[in-house]
Amino acid sequence: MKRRVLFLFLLVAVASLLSAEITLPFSMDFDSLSRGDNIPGGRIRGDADSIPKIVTIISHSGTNSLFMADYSTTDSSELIFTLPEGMPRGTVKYAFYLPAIDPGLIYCTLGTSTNSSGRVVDVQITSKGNIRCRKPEDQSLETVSEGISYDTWHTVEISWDISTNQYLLYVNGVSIAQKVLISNEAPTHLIFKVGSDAKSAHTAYLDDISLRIE
Ligand SMILES: [Ca+2]
Ligand SMILES: [Ca+2]
Repeated sequence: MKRRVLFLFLLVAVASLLSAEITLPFSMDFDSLSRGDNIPGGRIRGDADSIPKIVTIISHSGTNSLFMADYSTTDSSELIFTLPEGMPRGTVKYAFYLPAIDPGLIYCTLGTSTNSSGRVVDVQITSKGNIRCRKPEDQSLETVSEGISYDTWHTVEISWDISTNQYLLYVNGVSIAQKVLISNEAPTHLIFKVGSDAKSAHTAYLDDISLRIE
């Protein structure tokens, strides 16, 4: 009986951890974390060949960054944050580093779920260094910028507002695009993904993720 109570307690504790929302303004520099640590407010996903890891090899700030390496042919590397309730407007910022060896597709998605059907904003950096935005009309990806260099840090800023049904995209502080939201809904999730289920040898580093209400 005691075991059952303990089990239920653990189940509730795990469920509350999984559903933990971030508090705003939110920032994550990974510097106080060690390899294998949980990411406060975040949830990492991936199998043994694609699980994200804290590393000290390179960093945008401080000593640490998050290495997202997808060497799995059945899974991808993901970092998921649950937003407070649903954010009708806000700004997400992050720094990324695309290595010349095994550069990876990097997705940054705001959505009403972790499924592709819930996308509100979906910005992709390709392994060739192009930046693409997903279009609301047919869910295809449109190239908005090219020439992202390897082996150096870049910053991305996305500001969205469902009252205007648009988002603004800045790369390295320069305005790149103003686009219509894929769906006019307040996102509840912020998802970073490197690689894809079938693709392999896709890697990238992330650092200095922040989120605030504009
Ligand atoms: Ca850092
Ligand atoms: Ca994969």
